[in-house]
Amino acid sequence: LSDGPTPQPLIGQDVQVQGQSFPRDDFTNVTPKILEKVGVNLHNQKHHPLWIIKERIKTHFYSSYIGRWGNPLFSVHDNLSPVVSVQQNFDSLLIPPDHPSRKKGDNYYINRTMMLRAHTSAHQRELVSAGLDAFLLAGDVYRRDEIDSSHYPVFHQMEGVRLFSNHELFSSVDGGQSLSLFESCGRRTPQKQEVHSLEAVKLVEFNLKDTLTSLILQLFGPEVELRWVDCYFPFTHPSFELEVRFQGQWLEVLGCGVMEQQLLHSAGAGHKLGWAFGLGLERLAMVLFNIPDIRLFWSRDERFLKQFRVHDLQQPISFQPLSKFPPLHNDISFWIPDSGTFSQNDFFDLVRTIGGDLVEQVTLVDQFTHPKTGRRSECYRIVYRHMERTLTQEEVRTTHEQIERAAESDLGVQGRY
Ligand code: FA5
Ligand code: MG
Repeated sequence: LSDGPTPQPLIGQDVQVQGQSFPRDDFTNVTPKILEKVGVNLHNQKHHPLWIIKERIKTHFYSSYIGRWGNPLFSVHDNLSPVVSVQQNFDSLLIPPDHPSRKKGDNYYINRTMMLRAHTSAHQRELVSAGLDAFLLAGDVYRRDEIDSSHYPVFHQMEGVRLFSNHELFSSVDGGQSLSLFESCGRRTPQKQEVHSLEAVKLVEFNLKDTLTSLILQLFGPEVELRWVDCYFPFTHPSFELEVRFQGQWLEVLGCGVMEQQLLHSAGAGHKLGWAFGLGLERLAMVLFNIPDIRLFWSRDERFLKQFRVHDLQQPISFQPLSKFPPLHNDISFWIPDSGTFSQNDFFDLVRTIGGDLVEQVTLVDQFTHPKTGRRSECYRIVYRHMERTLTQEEVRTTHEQIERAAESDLGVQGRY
């Protein structure tokens, strides 16, 4: 799983994250730029659009789901540290040791045992083990990903989990006393896990989809167009994604499913069934407030932030998009090293580190293999755009040249500049 050179070391031997010190090793690939984002917690900043979405979701769950004693059914957690163990982020979710989602190229590792969480699911098992039956969990997550207007290396997720005992699931069903959550000699099918009874799974799946559909309708109003898509996660089965129509395109906003029984079992809740979902707060906010670019969430521009300072949380916000300033683009071509160590995400990270939020998009525009030498060359187009002003050719050129130099020195490519 070692793919590609590690970005330049930070000063000193250890990685410092929020006052804690971690030894570096061959897995360390967090960059200073990324570490700057740890602790910012946009989702906890009052009136930030991500905070507004989070609060609206909380309010919806508090008022729609009431526990036996009139208490809110779901507890809400929004302060768990994004520094988690690899065990929490992957193993606790039954993600196999060789699963592609563990790649160094896709994650920010602090070292071989610790990382910045790649999803809020990293906390599912600990919270279920702590005895919680219904909870929401919001937090910042970190991924080395492609660069465009809906992807950013730090974004925010809200996780939801709800467990059901036999009584909770079947008590409202006629003749439910004779039904069971489990069956002993079952088979895994596209509909269900081997140990689950089909009737139990269907009720859990219905409750899950109903809960999420109600949430989305509450947030977006009855006009919103939705669709469910089957998908796969190692920690849920069956699994689904929900897509919302936005600016003429289907945008994936969440993943969810019926929790793997083995996960519940290892968390001490093997006698219950559960569902879980993980949704992207930025994606919802982009649709709801018509925010055209994911980088805007990090803007400190008053013209952006002041539009969200409303007194009443439920007050409709009509976001006036800041006028988009003109983009400039510049291509970069290089020969890929023969060593096989080059990875696209290393290049994207390098572009992020140097270009920061000036970079709107990076796309591979051309690939070429030399007929004689067999060497491979790639050409990427980098689109530069400032959210708050017009860029000059000169500043783009300076940044672009820095990227060219760093690509050669850090990634071992040979520039064709
Ligand atoms: C997950 O992260 C799963 N943990 C979700 C889950 C939870 C499944 C519980 C089952 C049970 P995924 O990688 O698809 O799945 O991300 C979930 C959501 O996060 C996406 O639907 C999207 O809304 C958002 N998202 C994913 N990548 C990005 C990104 N780079 N930038 C912004 N939002 C993103
Ligand atoms: Mg997905």
